[in-house]
Amino acid sequence: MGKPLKTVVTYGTFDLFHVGHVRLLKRLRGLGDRLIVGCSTDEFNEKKGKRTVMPYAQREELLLGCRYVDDVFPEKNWEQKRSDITKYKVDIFAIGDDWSGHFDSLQDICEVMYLPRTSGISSTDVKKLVVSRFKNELVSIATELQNVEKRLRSLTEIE
Ligand code: C2G
Repeated sequence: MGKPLKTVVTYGTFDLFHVGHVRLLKRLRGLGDRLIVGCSTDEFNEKKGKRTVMPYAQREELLLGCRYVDDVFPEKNWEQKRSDITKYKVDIFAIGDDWSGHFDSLQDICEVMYLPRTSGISSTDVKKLVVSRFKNELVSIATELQNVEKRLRSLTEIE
């Protein structure tokens, strides 16, 4: 009889899946034999005050496509962690250290760990980068349009 499988659980929105997410999931997977992820539903994100770009179905599919993730289930509220840990026989609850201390109350039923976040990237940063690139493009199109207008006006004045 081999040693029992060590199960790790984490929770999150995982919008605009990026390297900060993947690096965390890779480290979490390395803590045990199986990693399951509670992915915040669109309704729960509203309660969290998060407006996501990707709907739950896409965020779930991206997580399931990640080599470090063994399974994904919906995170619908703040209260379900304790019953999830029992239901999925979780050995370790782990999450980024932006949550440091928030989930210590789970220590009576599993190990609780907070891992360093990846600095310099977040779903908000990704959104800001896209918006600023798009704005620059809009500005150059507007400038080009003004030049065309000027040339047209000068042509009509000559006639
Ligand atoms: N993360 C990270 N580095 C980043 C961005 C995120 O390590 N640059 C980690 C977070 O610390 C978190 C996970 O990736 O552990 C998912 O991040 P979010 O989607 O922002 O998760 P959050 O909204 O904090 O949800 O009940 C717990 C909540 O659902 C956690």
